[in-house]
Amino acid sequence: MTNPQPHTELESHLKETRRFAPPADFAAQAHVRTQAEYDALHRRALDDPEGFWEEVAAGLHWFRKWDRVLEWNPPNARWFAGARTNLSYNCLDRHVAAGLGDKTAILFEGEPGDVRRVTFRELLDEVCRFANALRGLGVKKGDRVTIYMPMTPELAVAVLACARIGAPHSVIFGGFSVQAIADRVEDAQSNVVITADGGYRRGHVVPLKANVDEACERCERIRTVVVFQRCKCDVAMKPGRDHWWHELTAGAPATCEPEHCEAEDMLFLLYTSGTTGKPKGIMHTTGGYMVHTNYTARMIFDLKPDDVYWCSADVGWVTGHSYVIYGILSNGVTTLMYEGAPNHPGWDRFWDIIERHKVTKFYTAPTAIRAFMREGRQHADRHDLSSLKLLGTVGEPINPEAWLWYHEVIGRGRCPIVDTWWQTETGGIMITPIPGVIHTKPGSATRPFFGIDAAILNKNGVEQPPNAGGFLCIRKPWPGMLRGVYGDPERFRRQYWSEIDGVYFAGDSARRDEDGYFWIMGRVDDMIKVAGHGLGTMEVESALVSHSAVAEAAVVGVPHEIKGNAIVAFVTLRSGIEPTPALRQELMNHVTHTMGAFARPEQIRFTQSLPKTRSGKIMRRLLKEVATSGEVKGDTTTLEDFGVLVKLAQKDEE
Ligand code: 6R9
Repeated sequence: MTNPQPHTELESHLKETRRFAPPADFAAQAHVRTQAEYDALHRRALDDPEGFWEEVAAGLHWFRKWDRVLEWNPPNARWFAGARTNLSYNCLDRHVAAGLGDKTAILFEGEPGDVRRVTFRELLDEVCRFANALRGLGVKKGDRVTIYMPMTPELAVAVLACARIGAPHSVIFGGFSVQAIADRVEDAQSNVVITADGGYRRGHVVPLKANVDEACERCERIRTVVVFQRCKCDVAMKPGRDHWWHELTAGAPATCEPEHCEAEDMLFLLYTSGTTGKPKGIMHTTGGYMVHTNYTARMIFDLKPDDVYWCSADVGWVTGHSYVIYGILSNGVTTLMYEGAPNHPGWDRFWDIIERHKVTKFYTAPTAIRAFMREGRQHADRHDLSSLKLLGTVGEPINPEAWLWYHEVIGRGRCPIVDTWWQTETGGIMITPIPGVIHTKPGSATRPFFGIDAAILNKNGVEQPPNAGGFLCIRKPWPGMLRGVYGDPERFRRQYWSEIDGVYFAGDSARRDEDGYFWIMGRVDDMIKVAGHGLGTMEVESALVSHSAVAEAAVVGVPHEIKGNAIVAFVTLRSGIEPTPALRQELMNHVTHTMGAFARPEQIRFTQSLPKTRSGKIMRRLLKEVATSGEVKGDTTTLEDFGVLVKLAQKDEE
């Protein structure tokens, strides 16, 4: 991350005035039903955060109670120090003991259409078998295990088995290629990789095992590879190193004593590069992370025993860790896992899944919503989506237009939307509506979660007045916070705690409005300074997307002799709309009308797609290179589809 310019003042120019009250029938059944209940929880968490989190923690199983709720030596926090627990026990054994053994834990749909229901008891058995298999291979508490698998129940089994034996997992998204695997294995000093022969994506088989084979050539430390058979395709098995999952587990006992982990034992490493720079291994520990994800999932998705909850994120992303697996299963709720692409075989795949499995809560990314918008509402309109009760988004700022489309076309106007702001580093959700109480405004993640001290500060640590832009910071420690960058305590301190002394800052700019609602303006690194105005990328993009021809937009600043910077906008159009010079003019005028002449793009470039990370975030850093020099030299290992860049570099596609 390059540090933000110290003199930069951010300004906000977009005003969204639409408001949505929680639907009355939703509010009537919610965990938090009234403003008074909300205020009481909010006040309790503010006045006595440690007492508040301690009460929450009491709802989970601990083999030994903590000595202290929090030890805080900035930037190092220890939550529930002295306590012992196990995440897999809390996700599985606890529910089986409570009589939920026959309830579906994972509802799986493969891309080819195969469906499996795995009950809590079956999942527990599988996790125990696989945990025993791992121990049999010599994996011990503290050993980092790399997981590179398709979105199948076995991925959850692998994750939970690691948690069971106290071996931190490092999940690598199945879309990553060889070098990304090798780099992460090396950084984590991991000797064991769990993979599959392949996984299905857009009708093809992704050669996961072949990628791991190549990674093994580049990195000698891998001594064990476990291969789950998903596609029954041909793979090479190296004797002594490679083992079939089904052979290892066939004879393994279905019971396995869970490790009594220290609350501060490492639970997992997850590599993030966000949209900038070299990947770093974000470290999360056991007790605090469990409490944070369990409680946020329950309150924000308003989880109930009969829910069929679906988060479409890949487990290779933090959202998948916290809100496909841990936060959902620890609440004893059914979690749906879908293996494949959102548009395979057609653009209605998601809506078809929701209809057939009667999904009640659905959590996805703005980038997916904008893609669905671009293709048109007819794909959703032909499905019965009446099972849905709540919708959520995460990963990027959601433009008000996309929010309204989601609300209307998917939620049919009946479902509250929770726009949840958080990060790999925060472990769990930080800013979000509480769905039965908080009135939403399209494009705002609304208010900090109970016990989260979020604030907008300037570079001197001074809180900004309403609607003035600044750094989005967290002033007090929270249970799910990262405990460091693996192997690099100095980078941890420098990256997150040095901008403003003793305060957590991870790179987003935002403003808080007169009602105390937070509006994310973009990444500080992506900020554009035009003729003295500091602009977040979000607002100009939102202005563009509010035009009915536009599906998605990304803006970047390029050096300009007079203005300092000029805005270049990359725009994808809704399906069926032709890119013409007249439309380009119209869009420029549209931005001028919505925001003011200073925000008018100097250039608009039409494109079929934008370069994105695996989790759907637009990589503006690369667009900036394209716009400035016409080529890309920076790190592209986290890019989802390299073809997009090649096309962009060839100038306009019209
Ligand atoms: C969970 C996740 C974190 C960055 C974060 C911010 C952006 C996430 C958002 C959002 C606006 C939201 N972000 N949620 N921006 N509104 N609701 O996405 O983690 O992959 O680490 O990304 O994503 O910029 O700083 P991660």
